[in-house]
Amino acid sequence: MAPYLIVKVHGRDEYDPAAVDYALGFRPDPGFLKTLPNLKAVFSLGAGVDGFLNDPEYPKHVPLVRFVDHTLSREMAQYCVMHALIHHRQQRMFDAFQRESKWRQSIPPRRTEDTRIGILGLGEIGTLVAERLREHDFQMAGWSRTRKSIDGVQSFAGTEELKTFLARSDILICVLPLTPDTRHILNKTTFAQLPGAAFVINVARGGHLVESDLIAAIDSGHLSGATLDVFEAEPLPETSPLWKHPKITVTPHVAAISDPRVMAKVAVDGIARHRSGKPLENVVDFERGY
Ligand code: NDP
Ligand code: OXD
Repeated sequence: MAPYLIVKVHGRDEYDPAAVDYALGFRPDPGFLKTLPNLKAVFSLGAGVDGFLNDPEYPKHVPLVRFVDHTLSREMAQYCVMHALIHHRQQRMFDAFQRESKWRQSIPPRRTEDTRIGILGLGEIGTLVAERLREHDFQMAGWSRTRKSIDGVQSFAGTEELKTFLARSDILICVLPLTPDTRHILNKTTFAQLPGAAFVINVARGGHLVESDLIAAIDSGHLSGATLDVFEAEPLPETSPLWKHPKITVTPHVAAISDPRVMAKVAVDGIARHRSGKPLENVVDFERGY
C-alpha cells in the first residue's frame, strides 16, 4: 500500500489534488472538497458537521465522519451543569451584591427538585448533559426526533411534542445539530411557550438562535436570561448587544474543544478501517443532516 499523503492545504501550498485520499477539517471553504477527485472519506474535527453540510458542493458520494468523543461530551456536560447551577443558585445576583458590599440572603432557597430542565437534542452530548444534571436532582426531560429511554429523563419526540416539552422547561438547553429543520428553533414562538422566568443555554450553534428574539424576550421580562457559547457570527462582533446585556453570559465557543490528540487518533483509526475494508463509524446521514 502506498504511504498516506499528508498535505496542509491553505490555498497557497503546493499539492496535487488527485493525490489526496482523506481530508480532515471543521469548516472548509465551500467548494474546496469537490476539487479533490480521489477523496475517499472526510473526518470532521468537531461533533457538529454543519460546516461541511453548508457547502452546497460537498461531494455526497464521499462519507463524512463525525467526531464523537466521551471527553468532549463530558466537557459539554460540565459547561451545562455549571451554567445551570450558576442560574439556579442565583450566583449573578450574589456577584452584584458583593460588588456593592451588600449582605443579602435569598430565602427560601430554591431546590433543584423543583426546577425542570429540558434538553433539546438527546444524542451523544445531550444524553450525558441530561445524566449529569439528573445527578443534581433537577427534573429532567429531553426532546429528540426519536423516542429515548434514559433513566430519570422524560422523553419527548417529534414536532408534535415540542410544545408540551417547552411548557415544562424552566431551563432550556440546546444541544441540537444545526440542520434545515433546527435552524432558528430558538425563536420568539419557542420562547413564548416556555414558562415565565425561564432561562436559555445555547451550546449548539449560533444558527439555532434568533438573537433579536432572545433579547426581546429577556427585555420583556418573560425570560430571566441566557448563557450563549455559540453565535451566528463568530467571533461575535464587538458591536453585538449580546456582549453587554446584563442578563446574558457570553463565552467564545469554548464549551468543549476537541483534543488534537484524540482527533488524530480518530482519523488514523478511521483511515485504517477504511483501508482494510471495514465500515466507517459515526458516518453522517446526509438525508437527516447530522
Ligand atoms: P448527535 O447527532 O449525537 O445528537 C443529535 C440529537 O439531536 C439527537 O438526539 C437527534 O435526535 C436530535 N435531533 C436532530 N434533529 C432533530 C430534529 N429535527 N428534531 C428533534 N431532534 C432532533 O449530536 P451530538 O450530541 O454529538 O452534538 C450535538 C451538537 O452539539 C453538534 O452538532 C454541535 O453543533 C454542538 N457542539 C457544540 C460544541 C461547543 O463547544 N459549543 C462542542 C461540541 C458539539 P435522534 O436521537 O432521534 O436522532
Ligand atoms: C464541535 C464544536 O462541533 O466544537 O465539536 O463546536
